[in-house]
Amino acid sequence: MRLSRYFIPILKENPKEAEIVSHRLMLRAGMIRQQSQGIYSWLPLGKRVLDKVNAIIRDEQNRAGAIELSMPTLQSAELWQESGRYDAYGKEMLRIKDRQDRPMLYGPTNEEMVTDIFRSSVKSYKDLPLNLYHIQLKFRDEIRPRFGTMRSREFMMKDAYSFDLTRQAAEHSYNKMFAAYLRTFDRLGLRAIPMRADTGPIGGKLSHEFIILADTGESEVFCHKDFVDFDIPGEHTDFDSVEGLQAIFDKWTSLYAATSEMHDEAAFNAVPEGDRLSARGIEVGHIFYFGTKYSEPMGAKVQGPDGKEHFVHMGSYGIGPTRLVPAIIEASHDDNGIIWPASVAPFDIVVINMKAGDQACDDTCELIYAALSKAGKDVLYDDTDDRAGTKFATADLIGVPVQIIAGPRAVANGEVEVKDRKTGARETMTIEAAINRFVA
Ligand code: 5CA
Repeated sequence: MRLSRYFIPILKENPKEAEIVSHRLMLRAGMIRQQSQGIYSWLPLGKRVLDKVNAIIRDEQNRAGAIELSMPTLQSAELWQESGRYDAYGKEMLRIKDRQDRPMLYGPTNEEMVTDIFRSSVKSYKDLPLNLYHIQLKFRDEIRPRFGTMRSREFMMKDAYSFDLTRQAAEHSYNKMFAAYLRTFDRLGLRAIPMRADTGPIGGKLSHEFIILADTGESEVFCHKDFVDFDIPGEHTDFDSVEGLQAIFDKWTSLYAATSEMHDEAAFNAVPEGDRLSARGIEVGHIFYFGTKYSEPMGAKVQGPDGKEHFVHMGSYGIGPTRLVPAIIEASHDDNGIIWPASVAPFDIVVINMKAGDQACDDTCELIYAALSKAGKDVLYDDTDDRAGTKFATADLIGVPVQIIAGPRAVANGEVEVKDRKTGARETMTIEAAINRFVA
């Protein structure tokens, strides 16, 4: 991508409305724009990051056996009347009428709709287990939308829903998502700790929030500090192994970890003082097992091996991609801007032409840009005629992990500089060596 033909509306000044660093940097780097309170456009740079986050989420959901579909944002009130949540959900739900005066709503979550899909076609235990997910916009009319897309009214959610014949089988489905979440957040460059959590309007008794420790987090959390160094389940984790996944769950719940709603002061005080971590955190995922809370009122049942009908046991599993992007920034930035983990960076490499219009610089940059693009890298080529200082500031601000800098003096020697955004380390090398480093 040539920067001269791209769209990154950088802000020079610090936006006043932004209270936390991620919001400030997302606005300054031209990633998002607020359209009305708590409702955002994702501009091209932001959209690239969001897409990469979603690709990782999707990959890990698929690995764990969940199946993607797409459900609409608008839902009929009738479905929610069946479950009893239409009245219970309160003012957070945006209620709309269509031209026939039929009550509709902008979905804040999809338990009812997915249960409806399930009951209309699944009749036998032989079709279980089943886990269906989508990545879709949601709307919750939050009292206090704030911190940009961290807590917005319209936001994206990956929501998965599992269906099983028995509680025991449902626990295995829960464990699959539990392990998938550990892997997902790790691939996003984050350390998320599962903590016992309140279930709120979703319901049920078994629930974990996945929390990233950050001073700007909205939740108050308490946990054993060893969680910070626990091993993440590997790529070859067998998601069909009941014992294997139970062992992962047991290990990751063996020490104290709870959100403030579930906090037990006495149990926390039993943790040796030096091991206690009392901190603030960002909830990036939340998983629930709620048994037959929706399947009973909505009549979602299957025939069991005993020939009888059974209400299915369900769970739901949410991740907030539009919250994850600022959460990643909270965890990874410096005074100059964002530092993207390679896995979600909007571009892999930025090529900075320090003197656009200079034949040798132009030729060198074109050569590098073509070679790296051909090798499948996402390359941003800063071919604008901005001052070198502006280009460096932009590259640092938008956080691309690697900068290849071509200035007239180095280029005259057949060389460029390669800068690591994270460490700031700079290396001078031949043009060929710079290309080979990223192509090999
Ligand atoms: N149906 C369940 C699980 S699929 C559910 O709705 N869970 S939730 O309410 O906990 O939301 C799931 C995830 O969505 C949260 O962990 C959070 O990452 C994200 N999320 C929730 N509300 C917001 C919001 N207002 N802004 C941004 N992200 C949000």
